[in-house]
Amino acid sequence: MIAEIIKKIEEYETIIIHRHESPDPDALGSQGGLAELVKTNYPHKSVLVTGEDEPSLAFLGEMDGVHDRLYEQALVIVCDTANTERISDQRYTNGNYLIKIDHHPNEEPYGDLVWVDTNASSTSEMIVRLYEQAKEEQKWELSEVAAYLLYAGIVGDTGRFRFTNTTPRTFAAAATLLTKEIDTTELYTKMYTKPLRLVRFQGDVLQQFELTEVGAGYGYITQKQLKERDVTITESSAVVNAVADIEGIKAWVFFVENEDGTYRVRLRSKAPVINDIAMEHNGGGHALAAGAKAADFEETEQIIAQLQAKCS
Ligand SMILES: [Mn+2]
Repeated sequence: MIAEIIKKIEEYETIIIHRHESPDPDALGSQGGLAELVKTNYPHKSVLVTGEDEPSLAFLGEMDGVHDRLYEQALVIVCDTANTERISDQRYTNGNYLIKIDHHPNEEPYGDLVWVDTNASSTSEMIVRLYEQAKEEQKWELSEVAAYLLYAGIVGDTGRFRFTNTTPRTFAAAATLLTKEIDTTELYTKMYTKPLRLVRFQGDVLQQFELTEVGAGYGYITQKQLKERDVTITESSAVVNAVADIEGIKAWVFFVENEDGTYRVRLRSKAPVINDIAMEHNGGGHALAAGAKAADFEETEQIIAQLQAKCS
């Protein structure tokens, strides 16, 4: 499979690389990392990256403006994207040949060539594997920029090598990348930095967070708190994971107050299944991470009682 992909890369003079919408470090890292690899090893080829800009991750590279006519003779590669609907820049079908490279479940095997490995921590890890093979057979070289981007992708999808998707192959890939000079301190600062107003906001919310004796946690995020600290509802979601390491916590819920007095409900768990609670309250999701709605304060109290029962 990897050999086939390398062959296609060698065949085409124009290569356009896509990834998913609302990109994360793995989407941008695998996209940009692959682009840099091809540029380094085939300097005469025209290699372009496309998709919407993500200002908060601008340190992982800028997109190219790709003219429509460039697609006619192009090899198109889509990284880190399970479904065609989520591909950023829907012109991906306009190319001459299409390759999918991804580590999510292969729900939609689009493309002329599909390389999906759900055991890979990240698409960036897969690109490192592609590089390793091309290094053996085609004498590819790895630039510092490519190493930086791919490392960022692996770090992002493994939560700095903490998540269970981290395998010996992940560390082998990281080791390969670290043979290049990567300023990991600087990278982590850029990836995990947050504005002071958001930290203060988290402080406000955590002060009010409650944990019951059976390990059920609950907290409220009010409109007043959001406005006081100038925090958007999307930004506020970071606080939901901030309580995960509290000693004794089994499952928890945050209620985010909407302008109209209703609540968005965010449920998380370490073991008890909680998406059935979400389903009872106009929501759903995964067994250990779900979302719902509460019409008023009374309904939030019902949800806390249900969560309490789950943890008992
Ligand atoms: Mn990914």
